[in-house]
Order: sequence, then C-alpha cells, then structure tokens
Amino acid sequence: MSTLEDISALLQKGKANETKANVEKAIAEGIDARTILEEGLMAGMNIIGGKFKRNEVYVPEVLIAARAMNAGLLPLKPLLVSAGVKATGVVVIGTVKGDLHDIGKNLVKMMMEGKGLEVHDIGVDSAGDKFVQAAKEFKADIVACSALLTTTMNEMKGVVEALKAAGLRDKLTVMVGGAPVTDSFCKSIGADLYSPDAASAAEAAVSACQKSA
Ligand code: B1M
Repeated sequence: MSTLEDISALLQKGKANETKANVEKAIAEGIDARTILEEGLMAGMNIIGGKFKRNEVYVPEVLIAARAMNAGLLPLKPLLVSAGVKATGVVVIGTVKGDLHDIGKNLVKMMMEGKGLEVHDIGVDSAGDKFVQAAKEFKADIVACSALLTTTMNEMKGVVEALKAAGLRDKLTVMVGGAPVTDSFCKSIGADLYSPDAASAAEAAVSACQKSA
C-alpha cells in the first residue's frame, strides 16, 4: 500500500498516532500537502462518512476517525497555509438556545472539516445574536443550527430572524438539523437546507458553497 492509502486506512481505524506518523512520512517523501489532505485524510473520512450514512459504522467509530483526522492535520496545517490552500467554504455551527446537546453537532462539524470546510463552532445554548456575531466575524457562507429538543427547535426560527434583522439572511445559506427537525420544518421557518445526518450535512454544505462561489 502507498503511504496515502495507509493514511486513509489508519484514519478509518481511528489510529491517531499512526495517522499522524504517516502524514509526516508522506511529507518526508515529498508528497504535496494538498494531495495528502485530499487523497489521504479526506479520502479516509469520506469512506467513514459513507459507512456512517449506511449504518455500517456508528458514532464511536466516527469520533475516533475524526480524532485521527485532527491528529493527521497537525503536521499538515502549516504546509497548507503556506501553500495557500483555501477552505472550500466557511461555516458557523452551533446548538440553538436552551439546548445543551452537542454530540450530533460535533459530528456534523467533524464531517464538514473532513470535506475541507473551515468550521467555527459557537457551542451549545446559542441565541440568534451569537450566530449573527460569528457569521459577521468569520464571513460565513453557511450558518448551521442543531437542535435535539422539540422545545428548542423553534429557536432556529429565531436564528433566521436575527440574520434577517442583521441584513445577512440573503448573503448566506442557513442549514438546520437534529433529531426532531424535518424538511418541512426547515421550509416553514425560512431556512435553506435540512440534512438528516452528519455525512449528508457535510455534502450539502460543500455543494451549497460550490453553488455560491
Ligand atoms: Co437529552 N434528550 N435531554 N440529553 N438526549 C434526547 C434528545 C431525548 C430524545 C431523550 C428521550 O426522551 N427519549 C429527549 C428529547 C425529547 C424531545 O424533545 N422530543 C431529551 C431530553 C428530554 C433531555 C432533557 C430535557 C432531559 C431532562 O433534563 N429532563 C435534557 C435537556 C437539556 C438541554 O439541552 N437543555 C437532556 C439532557 C441530555 C444530556 C445532557 C444528559 C445528554 C447530552 C450530552 C451532550 O450532548 N453533550 C443527553 C443525551 C445524550 C440524549 C440522547 C440519549 C442522545 C442524543 C445524542 O447525542 N445522539 C437523546 C435520545 C436519543 O437520541 N436516543 C436525548 C447521538 C447523536 C449522534 O445524534 O444528536 O440526533 P443526534 O445527531 C445526528 C442527527 O440528528 C444529525 O446528525 C447527527 C449524526 O448523524 N444532526 C444534524 C444533528 N445536528 C445536525 C445539524 C445539521 C444536520 C444534521 O445541520 C446543521
């Protein structure tokens, strides 16, 4: 197996130290940073994303693969910055006001990062103004809201309204998701995209960024 294939396979197994060591090996072999990112780390994460979508792997496997991805990114980040590799889009993600559930949101974030998006996580219990502030600060292409409670999903409407009041609504894509959220709810609150799971959310985010580019 080539070093890039090793990186992908080790990432899928969640072997953080070995993934990082093989990224360092690939750099020493003279493979460029973008290729290591796309054909090693992201290739592995895409495979995990597909398996997660098909229920062939579960939350723990995704979390340890994401940890390996983060470990592999460490030696790569300075090279990517100096090579001027730009993120494919900027996302601000958070769990809405009153809601403390963050496992699903964290998975969405990891999958998005695995697709090369720059993701800024504003955490849990985030009101509309916090999303607005972060969207302005990071010049977001996408605002992504997660909610796990039927009592908090309506806060997503508050985020849409806050973006409207700040004059940002038409300049970015609003994505929503979480167990109680549906496509019709998404439409009813004036959001743009609903995704049922983390892998679909990452794919939808990339295609939204490509359309707006
Ligand atoms: Co809570 N909780 N919880 N909880 N909790 C649920 C959600 C619940 C369904 C359990 C139940 O009653 N059966 C229920 C909600 C009922 C309802 O509203 N219909 C519930 C409740 C009631 C509560 C409390 C009110 C309990 C209480 O105190 N009486 C309380 C609320 C606290 C608050 O938020 N204010 C509470 C607290 C907690 C804990 C803190 C103990 C803990 C959260 C820990 C944490 O997140 N750090 C917790 C947990 C763990 C759960 C369950 C067991 C698991 C949730 C989870 O992490 N699932 C949950 C029951 C269940 O789901 N079986 C439950 C795994 C995760 C990967 O899935 O988050 O759905 P999920 O994310 C998926 C998709 O939804 C999607 O992608 C993810 C991966 O594919 N997705 C997105 C998520 N966000 C997305 C965003 C997107 C796109 C896709 O685009 C932007």
